Amino acid sequence: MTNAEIAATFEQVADLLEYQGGNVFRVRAYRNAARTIDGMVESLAAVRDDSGRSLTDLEGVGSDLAEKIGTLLDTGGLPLLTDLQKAVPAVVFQLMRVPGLGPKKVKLLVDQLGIDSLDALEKACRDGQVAGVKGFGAKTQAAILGNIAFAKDPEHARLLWQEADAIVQDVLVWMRGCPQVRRIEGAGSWRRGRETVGDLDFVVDSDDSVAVMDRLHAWNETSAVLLRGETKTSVRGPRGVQIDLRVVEHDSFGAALQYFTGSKEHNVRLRSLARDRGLTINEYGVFTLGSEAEGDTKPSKRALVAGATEQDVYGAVGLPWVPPELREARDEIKEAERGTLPALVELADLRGDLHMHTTATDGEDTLAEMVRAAIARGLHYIAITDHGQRVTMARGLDKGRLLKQWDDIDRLNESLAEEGSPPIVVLKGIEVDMLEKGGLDLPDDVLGKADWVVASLHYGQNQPREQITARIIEAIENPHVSVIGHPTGRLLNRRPPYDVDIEAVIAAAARTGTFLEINANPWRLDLNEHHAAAAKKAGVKIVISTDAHSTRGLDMMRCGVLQARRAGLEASDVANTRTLAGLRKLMKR
Ligand code: DGT
Ligand code: CA
Ligand code: CA
Ligand code: ZN
Repeated sequence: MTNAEIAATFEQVADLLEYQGGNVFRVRAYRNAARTIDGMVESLAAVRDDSGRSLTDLEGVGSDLAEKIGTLLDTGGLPLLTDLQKAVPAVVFQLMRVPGLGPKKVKLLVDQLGIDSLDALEKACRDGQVAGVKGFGAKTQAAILGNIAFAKDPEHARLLWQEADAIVQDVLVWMRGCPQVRRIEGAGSWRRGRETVGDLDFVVDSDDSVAVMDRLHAWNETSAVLLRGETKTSVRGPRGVQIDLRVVEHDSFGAALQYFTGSKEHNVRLRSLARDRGLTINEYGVFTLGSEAEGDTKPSKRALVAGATEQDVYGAVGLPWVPPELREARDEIKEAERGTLPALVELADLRGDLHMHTTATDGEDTLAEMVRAAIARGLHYIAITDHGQRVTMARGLDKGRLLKQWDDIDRLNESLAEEGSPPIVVLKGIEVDMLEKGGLDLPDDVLGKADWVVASLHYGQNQPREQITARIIEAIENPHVSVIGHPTGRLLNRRPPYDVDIEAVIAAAARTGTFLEINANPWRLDLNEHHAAAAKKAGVKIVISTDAHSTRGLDMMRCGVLQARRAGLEASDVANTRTLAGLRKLMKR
């Protein structure tokens, strides 16, 4: 079991204990351990197997939890969790997927109203019964009703791209160890860099499909074979994800990769373009129409025009190769025809990271550790942006503590510059909070001394559209605010965006020269691709930042870059591809 799986198991145990009204300290112990494990770089198995160390050295892990970790590592399961799952009605799991419904609230609903399904909960909200339960009220009832629709949507059970990517990389490594695999690539929504991924698709170039499929079935993460045909198979992989694998001949590899990368809608358009040229495209290649290819699933190679590479396939219909991130049937075919496809921004273009936290607030690593990690990643500048004082949960900085941190940063920059050209410049930043009643949580005279100000909205997320929008626009109009952080507040699969007039926000950003963020955190990816594309169109510059809460968090930049690519952004659209001098020129002050 991976660290993430063990952490998730402990979270589940905590939820179920809490549901049962279990001891609060016991519940907290599981949550703390989950947090520690989630934040670890090395695997729990490595720690356990190191004779010089013990699992109980980990923060929040005592002998009891160490033993449970051992059981999970050895058996992949935990009897305690199985028992809890048996003791708790199935509906509880369903209800806890509704944003805002934790174990305690779910228990009240089940015990007092006898709720036994999402539909029953929906009906109870409509009938006004939920508002009558102690601690709920009309507002909560309305919020639950809205969130039920969110929880019911099957889209919200999909893996985050980052989670899918971890599995894809494991599959690739395992399959590349098979001598009969000439080439294997991931396809589908993973390759297109979608925010979330439903199932995983792979295309293999091989003459021996039996050996290739056997190899996937022999993977120790494969828990079930769902389908086995002559050249295709589907299995159940880690985290219950379905893995679809196709084996094709060498001359068809490009066509198959193109076909199974999709999107389906993109492929439909490509096929219609082909038809206009007297061609037909399928997963085996591009063929001349009227040949035996038509209506035949596996036509003879005589009519084959292209198929070995994706470039050949697109070339056969007169198009340049289209980056997978753009294959969503928007404008990409038209742009490809005109030769105006954007030169998409790449990870290597990013020179700075302008949103991150340290141990001064809710980060896990110190200022010095974050700076060292940023240097190691080749960044030229970063901004340290801990929370302002409103975020009491994270020990947000008041004026005094902030000025002290900025002194530290001044000294750090000096010592970095001592040996000549400094490897990195650290900007004195802050993530200010937009207050519920308007205004920011630190005064302008303080913000005036900052190099970089991120303004974010964390509180009062359920306010009506006009109020939320006004708060954000007020922040945009503040001359000290450089960028709006995670502008819509959504968390994938967890929490819908707040109700904000994003067009008005983009217009205000364009008017004032304020940047808008693509937050690269895989849960956030906020702005989304549509909003980011709209911002670009309005002339707003985007900043891609990690919002890292640890040194590892800095690695999430690639998720933000994928999001930007899907929005069609080029390096010039992204402010932090500039040199620091260039960035400063773009800033509104
Ligand atoms: P997902 O898995 O829901 O995140 O999204 P995709 O795009 O990976 O969709 P998936 O796995 O159903 O199919 C992979 C690709 O196969 C899809 O993007 C396009 C291609 N494809 C082409 N024609 C068809 C078709 O008729 N049915 C399906 N299911 N896929 C097709
Ligand atoms: Ca898929
Ligand atoms: Ca699939
Ligand atoms: Zn932040």
